[in-house]
Amino acid sequence: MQHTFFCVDGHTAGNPVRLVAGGAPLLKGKNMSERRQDFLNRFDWIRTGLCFEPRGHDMMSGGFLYPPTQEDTDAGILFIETSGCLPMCGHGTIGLVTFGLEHGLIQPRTPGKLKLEVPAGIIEIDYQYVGNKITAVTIHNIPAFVETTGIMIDVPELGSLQVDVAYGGNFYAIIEPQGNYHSIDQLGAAAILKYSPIVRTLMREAIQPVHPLDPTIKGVSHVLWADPQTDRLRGRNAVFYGDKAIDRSPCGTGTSARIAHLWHKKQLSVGEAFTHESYIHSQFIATIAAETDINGKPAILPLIQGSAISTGFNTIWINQEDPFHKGFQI
Ligand code: PYC
Repeated sequence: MQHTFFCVDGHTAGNPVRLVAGGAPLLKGKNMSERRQDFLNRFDWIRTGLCFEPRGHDMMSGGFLYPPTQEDTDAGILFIETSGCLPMCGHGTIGLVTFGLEHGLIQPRTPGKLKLEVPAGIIEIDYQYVGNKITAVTIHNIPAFVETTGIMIDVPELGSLQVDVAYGGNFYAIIEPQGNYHSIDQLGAAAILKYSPIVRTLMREAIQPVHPLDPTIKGVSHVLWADPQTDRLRGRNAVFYGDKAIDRSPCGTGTSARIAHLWHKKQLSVGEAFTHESYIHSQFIATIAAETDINGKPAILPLIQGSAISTGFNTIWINQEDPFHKGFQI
């Protein structure tokens, strides 16, 4: 049995985005969170087949567009990635929206604006365009908040680290410069890939955060290493996800978590634009639109702006007779 997936491939600030425009399975559920669970239960082979080798690679991510479940929204998004189906993905949203609009797969009710359903909630989008080219996408992200601060872990070889946890669509372990960690470049990519899974395991032993509005969103999934800041309104991060990936983009949900973290520490205020750089120095601009709360927990509403570029169409077959139809990771 062979399944065919029509994809638009591209990248947001260097990180891959695969918009699966044809071949999406029909999902059950009254919102994208329930559809996400249905996909994970019944169709996860599609994610692994499209994201893992030999059709993908360690950083591969993307998603499907679905009809909305609410009357006042334009579309639903299901994210796929090497680590699973994320509740929210910022670089993914920027890419999926760009490619979806450029190829007529999303029909906005109001030009320049979209309201989208993602598993983590409802997001709004402003986009700029010249002709049918999308030049910039701004995400009005779901509320971001600090979960906890000052967790001490002991990482073999590296030593003790103080770690904070913040949510921006996924739960992030945030490591700022300190005694045993000085900067992204001093640690280097190989050490980030070596230590991040250990940090994540130790953090999962220390804390099990659960989203106050959706219990299916839980657990520290990503690790954000922050560089020393020479300017209060600029920062650089290396975000680790999956088993072997450093985000090539500044990471939309990581940036949301980071600005909530800086706001919590009174280092960033409402309305200030924060330039966030990735490992490869690509950029998003992040702004705190407003302060809010979730069930009494202080939170912010992040705006994340970036852009994406498509690199081509990709028709991918997954044939169940292929011994690697579900993909593999080494
Ligand atoms: O941009 O939110 C993001 C993201 C999550 C994982 C990789 N990128």
